[in-house]
Amino acid sequence: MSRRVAAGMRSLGVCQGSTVMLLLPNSVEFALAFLASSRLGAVTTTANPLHTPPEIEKQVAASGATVVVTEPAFVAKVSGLAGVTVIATGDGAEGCASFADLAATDDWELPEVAIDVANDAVALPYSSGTTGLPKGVMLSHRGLVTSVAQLVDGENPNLHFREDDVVLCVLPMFHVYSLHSILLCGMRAGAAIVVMKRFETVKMLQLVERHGITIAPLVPPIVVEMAKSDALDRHDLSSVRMVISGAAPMGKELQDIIHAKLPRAVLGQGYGMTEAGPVLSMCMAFAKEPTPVKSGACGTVVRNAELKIVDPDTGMSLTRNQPGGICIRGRQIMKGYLNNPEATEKTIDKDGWLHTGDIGFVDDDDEIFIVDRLKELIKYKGFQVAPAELEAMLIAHAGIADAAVVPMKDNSCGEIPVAFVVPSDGANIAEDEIKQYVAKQVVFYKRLHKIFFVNAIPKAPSGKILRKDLRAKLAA
Ligand code: AYL
Repeated sequence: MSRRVAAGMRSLGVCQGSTVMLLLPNSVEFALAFLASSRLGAVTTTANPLHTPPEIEKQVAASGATVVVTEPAFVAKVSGLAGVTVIATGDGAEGCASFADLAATDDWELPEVAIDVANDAVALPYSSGTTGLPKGVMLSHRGLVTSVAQLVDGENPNLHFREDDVVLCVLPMFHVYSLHSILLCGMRAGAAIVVMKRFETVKMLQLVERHGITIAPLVPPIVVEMAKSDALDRHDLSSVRMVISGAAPMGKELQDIIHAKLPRAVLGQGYGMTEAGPVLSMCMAFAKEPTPVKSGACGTVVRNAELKIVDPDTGMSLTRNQPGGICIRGRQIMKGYLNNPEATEKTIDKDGWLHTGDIGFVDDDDEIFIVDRLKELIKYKGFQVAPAELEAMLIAHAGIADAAVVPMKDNSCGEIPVAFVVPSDGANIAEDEIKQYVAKQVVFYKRLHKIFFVNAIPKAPSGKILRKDLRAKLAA
């Protein structure tokens, strides 16, 4: 089917080097479109269909996408974009190419494309990395395939997916966690994948029961919802043998609660970062030949990769049990940021080490523990919020002279974005007005939850916002 979709896309002008945007909720079409454009040597950039039109337009322009695949409900968000062909799934989207027609195209003429696996990008997810605005992360064919192989291939795969497994796909495929660790790893292992469009606790539990789901890759906020839900006891979840959590920290207490509710399932974490290709480490209790792991650990470094912990000030390597900056090196890491060599150089050093901006340590059993985040990034339910994006928006408001956005701890979301704002001289601006002003421009998870009015934003002599001071203020 992906060959047919590829042939159809080709007839619409998609070719080697083209960029295709998938603006889709979880669906079979997402998987087919990704495989199809990869076959053609095109690059897939993914976006959340709930993004606002300006957010989508920015990514279309930055990525150079000429084709957008979406659902009828989201066509209006992209139909006005010049030079963009829109393909719609389902039926009845006027003025769009129909996905069903593409899937019915003859594939006999589909040419073999010569792909330079080490250099050609296959996926272009957006991430703000350690600083600044969201940037296109170039993952090459070799990089992404390497990362999948590091988890599910070999005699003793770290993430032992089997052909008879049924993998739950509730996490959004437009996020690299799901694209990589569910869709690609699941397909590589020949497992079945149950595609769920959006998360709802009871529906999810029903699906687990109905399809005998064996593997449940989740994020901590979903685990929190499960832990709170009394519906858990009303469903037979005994088929589940593996619960994977990733994309944000999961504390020991939460891990213990779920373990008590699903005693037959192995529970553990994966640690990833879009730029790292994406997986840095995976729980060894998920291996074919498992080893016991500690609660709160986020795995052991993936195979055929190097990981080190460095002193953030001196850059010197640290020994075990000493927290420092986590760095990773290997074929799986990104090639770099699209059209942004400066940001690439700041993230991957001349020796090939990718600096994650996470603070953690490796213990005596090779297990990795993340203890803090050095970078600006805010993680709301595992979704990225780039402070720089919101700060630019705030400063553009006439009533605001200066602003800084930082994470505030939150029990159900992990972190929520809040702002410190310096009103302009004489401006009389209210908290709600600022919240509304931002909410109108951004997807739900980037909304500001609280505004603190201050006289000045603390800054280093270089002009850099002293985010640590602001975070400390919140904690006090
Ligand atoms: P991005 N524990 C704590 N923090 C985490 C964890 C974890 N297990 N996983 C990710 N993070 C944070 O680019 C960390 O700060 O990728 C990291 O630098 O949206 C940042 O999130 C990266 O955010 C998997 C498992 C992919 C996880 C992923 C993560 C993708 C999130 C594949 O199998």
